[in-house]
Amino acid sequence: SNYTEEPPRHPSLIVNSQEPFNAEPPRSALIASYVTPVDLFYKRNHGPIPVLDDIERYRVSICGLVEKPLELSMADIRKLPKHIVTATLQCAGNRRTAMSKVKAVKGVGWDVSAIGNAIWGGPKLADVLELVGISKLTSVSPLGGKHVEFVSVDMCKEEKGGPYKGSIPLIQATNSDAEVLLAYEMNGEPLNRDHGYPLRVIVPGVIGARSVKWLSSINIIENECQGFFMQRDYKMFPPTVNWENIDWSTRRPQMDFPVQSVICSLEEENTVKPGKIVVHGYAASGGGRGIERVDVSFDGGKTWVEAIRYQKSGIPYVADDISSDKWAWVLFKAEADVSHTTEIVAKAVDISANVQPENVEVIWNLRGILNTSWHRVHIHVQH
Ligand code: MTE
Ligand code: MO
Repeated sequence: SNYTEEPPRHPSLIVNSQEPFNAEPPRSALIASYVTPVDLFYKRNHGPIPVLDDIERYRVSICGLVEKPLELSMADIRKLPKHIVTATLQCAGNRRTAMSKVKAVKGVGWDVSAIGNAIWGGPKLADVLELVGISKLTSVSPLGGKHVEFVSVDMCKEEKGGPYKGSIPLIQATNSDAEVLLAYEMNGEPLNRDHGYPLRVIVPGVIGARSVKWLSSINIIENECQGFFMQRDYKMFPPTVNWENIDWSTRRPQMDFPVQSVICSLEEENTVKPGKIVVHGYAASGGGRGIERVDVSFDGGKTWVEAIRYQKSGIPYVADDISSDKWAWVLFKAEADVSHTTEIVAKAVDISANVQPENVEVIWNLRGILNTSWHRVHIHVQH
């Protein structure tokens, strides 16, 4: 493995590991703008950042169960209608560190910022697949049925030196409304190397792991991808499963992410003067289920107020009417007077009325994924 050609990075990123480079911004950066700036967007890698600067020779191949395989250059990709999607990307391991306090888990120790909201641009995968004769909205059951596999070029030790890969059901890939993109733009600029230059997949509403960066080939396959990150990682297990009794084959790869919310204007421990306290944070849900409501408690969860929530304010790159917000987070705000030491808590409700679980204990799992428990911060009032 070769880490001599890593790109420059923003100095305020909190680095969880250098090689591969895994880093998140301070939580306060996430609420500074509705759209997360590229340089402060979390970076999650499993190997060195590939060098793909010979753009003239770069090709994406579409093969597998297709009658006529096809190779597309970036010029071919850019000829297709460009679609813009505002989508929140969240690593399944976001908030893992808090889960590991219950009992040790395996994985990168993320705080609450392995998430970001960006404006992605590129052709819809459904349009690309039409080029190889796969029509939109093929009626295949999402349980079983064909998958569309995305293969990269980065070398991962988990794949024994092979490339990172993953897949999504063909029925989702061919559904124009699912807005799966082959993105070459992030926040109105060409993707940078950390985020998948020149081309990556964006699967809105799904854990970040399926949004494969540095795309090299798209394979239509009979069943889901057999790669490490689909079969032996990013699966949700019950709290009883440990490294001795784990049977990976009993669970399906995680796809949609559950409803989540986090307070970003305060750290885990805070010392304040008595008086008004304002909290800001983010809330998001997967599968295109928008946020219905965010509740905030200033007394450890005994009583709640509904937060004010807002979306879209200050998007510089696209007009409101062409950017849907069902895949994007909402930012929220709530305030109260605080006179004694307490816990401030946030929990969100999505449009399907899914609610975050109260405690992390009940969702503890050995890989430390999907920690969506109520987010609590401690306030010590100093008179
Ligand atoms: N794609 C490739 N080729 N290699 C990777 O290591 N990491 C995945 C996904 N796509 C990964 C990848 C994971 S786990 C996440 S959470 C997202 O990319 C992170 O995307 P970002 O670094 O652009 O934030
Ligand atoms: Mo991830």
